Amino acid sequence: KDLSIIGVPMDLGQSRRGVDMGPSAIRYAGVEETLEDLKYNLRDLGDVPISRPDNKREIQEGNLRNLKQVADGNQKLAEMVDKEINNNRFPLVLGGDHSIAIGSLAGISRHYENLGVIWYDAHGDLNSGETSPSGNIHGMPLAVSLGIGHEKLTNILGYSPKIKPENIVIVGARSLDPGEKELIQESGIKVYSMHEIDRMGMTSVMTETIDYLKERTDGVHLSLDLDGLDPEEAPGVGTPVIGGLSYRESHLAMEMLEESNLLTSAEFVEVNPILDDKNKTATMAVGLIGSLFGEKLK
Ligand code: DIR
Ligand code: MN
Ligand code: MN
Ligand code: MN
Repeated sequence: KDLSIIGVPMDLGQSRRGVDMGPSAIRYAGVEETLEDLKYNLRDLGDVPISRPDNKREIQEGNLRNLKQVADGNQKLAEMVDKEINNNRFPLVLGGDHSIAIGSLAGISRHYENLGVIWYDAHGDLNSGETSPSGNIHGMPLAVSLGIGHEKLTNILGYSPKIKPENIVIVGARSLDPGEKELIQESGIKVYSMHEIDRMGMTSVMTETIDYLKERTDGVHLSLDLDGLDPEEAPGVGTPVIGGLSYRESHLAMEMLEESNLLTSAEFVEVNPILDDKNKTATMAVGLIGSLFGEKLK
């Protein structure tokens, strides 16, 4: 398979500095070596240029912090992702905060009638300016992709919505805002919260997820927020939530996804090396990427 790495040094979608260094931290942890050992034809396209904020503290129009810069960065990312898919290359996007899923999904979904999404995250990222408690756009990308939110974000590449609610599966949720819970209920998004994962086990959760998406979608994008994992295992994230997914559960999930052969694209986001413990979280990301691409015996 032909693979393209795209770094997105975006930290304007949330309030803690440092996540812009995520792509470097993941590269430093050996992502290229890991994938080359697995015999992929790899190209690292470098980083999408991200502009600096005018005033970091200021919440801009409609409770959307750094709206313009986040929209511009995602526009560029969307164009790059689109181009890689046109060239039959699998885009592997490295964040950066989770707002970059807006651009990834914009670039991918125009190539699929029914793109599926697995949202591996402690959070739902289903807020809009109206429901967000923080004004941080990294808490909004899934809603934006459903067509909910500011037009500068929803209309990237000139179409909206990018995905349908019934094609989304959230895995690992344990911190949802009231507006997000409402949206989940009314839209029919499938959610495996920590409760279901504890009760059913990850094997059943992923078997159901894969069967469900295989039936109704023509491809699946994995959007993995490292805060989906437990903060003990992945401390280098801006919004840690206790009680998360383990190392073993996460590797199992990646291996089952690899076996399913459904994936069209993937992104690994929210690695913040400033908050990390000796690059542990980036190393975790590289390990998971290895499993996602078939590194079973290592
Ligand atoms: C919260 C936190 N729901 C918000 N979201 C995070 O600000 O909208 N998403 N951390 O990853
Ligand atoms: Mn997230
Ligand atoms: Mn589509
Ligand atoms: Mn999260």
